[in-house]
Amino acid sequence: DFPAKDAAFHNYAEMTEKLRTLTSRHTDISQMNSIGKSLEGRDIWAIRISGDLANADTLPAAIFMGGHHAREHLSIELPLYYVEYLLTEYANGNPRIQRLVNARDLHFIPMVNPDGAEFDISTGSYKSWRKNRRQNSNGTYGVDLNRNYGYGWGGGGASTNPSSDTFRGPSAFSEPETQAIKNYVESHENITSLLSFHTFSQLILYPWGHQYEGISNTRDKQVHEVMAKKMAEWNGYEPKQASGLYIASGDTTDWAYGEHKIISFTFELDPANSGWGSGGFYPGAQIIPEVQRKNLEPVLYMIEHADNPYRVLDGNG
Ligand code: 0X9
Ligand code: ZN
Repeated sequence: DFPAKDAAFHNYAEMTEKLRTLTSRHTDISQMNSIGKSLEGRDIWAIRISGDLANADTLPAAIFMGGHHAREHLSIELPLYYVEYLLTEYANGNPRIQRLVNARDLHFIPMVNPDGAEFDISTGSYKSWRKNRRQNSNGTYGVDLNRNYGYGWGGGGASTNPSSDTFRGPSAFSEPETQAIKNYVESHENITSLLSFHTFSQLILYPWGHQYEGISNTRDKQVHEVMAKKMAEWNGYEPKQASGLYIASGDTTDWAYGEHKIISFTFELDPANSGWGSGGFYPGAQIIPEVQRKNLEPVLYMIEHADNPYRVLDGNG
């Protein structure tokens, strides 16, 4: 499990229990579904929230995910918190949240890589694990799930070496975890907006990641740029094209935008990638509340604009 000082982080069982409790208290506006099983057989949970679940397929949808990378435990705490926030604020009569939830179909997948996350904490001291727990052909373990998506798969910034921390896998969507995300996203054609939480470096990233060239469609490029800049005003992160960080092929957002024209962002959460002793992947549990708080407005902004993200280009979006 987590080291005692980090007990506030949720392991798989604790996350599952929390999602179960929350959704069972708010059955009128939420559902908990397994979107498939991880390699080791854990359910990958998705929470759906809408004020009109019966007709949710007809409402604009946004999807939020975390935990692609095992050691990025903070990235799980955000989608988990926003599920709790939306359900409790709705029930408490918060008018802004009621209006948003009534008009949207919202999807949260807090832990995409449960096997990796559990492995990382399995001895009680962190292992700095990143990938899933696939046993590879050469006896090593793990495929990098954020190199396994099927748009530009096989390009730069992803390794063909199974021992590498950025191993792309034997083929696009070779892993049950990315397959589950693919199937889920493709079965909800109303999804217009996607946010994948990672750690760390305090960045807001948008396509492309597999090439230095930007999105060629001017409006699509602008909508990502304008939204990233706006969200950066709230969380203080640096907005930039993903390949400006480094080239990487096969990530979630290149696929979601490239294949489905979903407006897509990766947030690299706190801490900053500077200075000593800020903790990197293991910043400590005390950081959780402030990171949840500073990213709340960006999440609500994405939800607000999911009906037509291009509204932000009107100037008063
Ligand atoms: O390398 C990744 O998958 C992400 N960074 S992390 O430290 N969380 O592993 C960044 C992905 C951004 N996408 C590209 N640069 N293509
Ligand atoms: Zn990551």
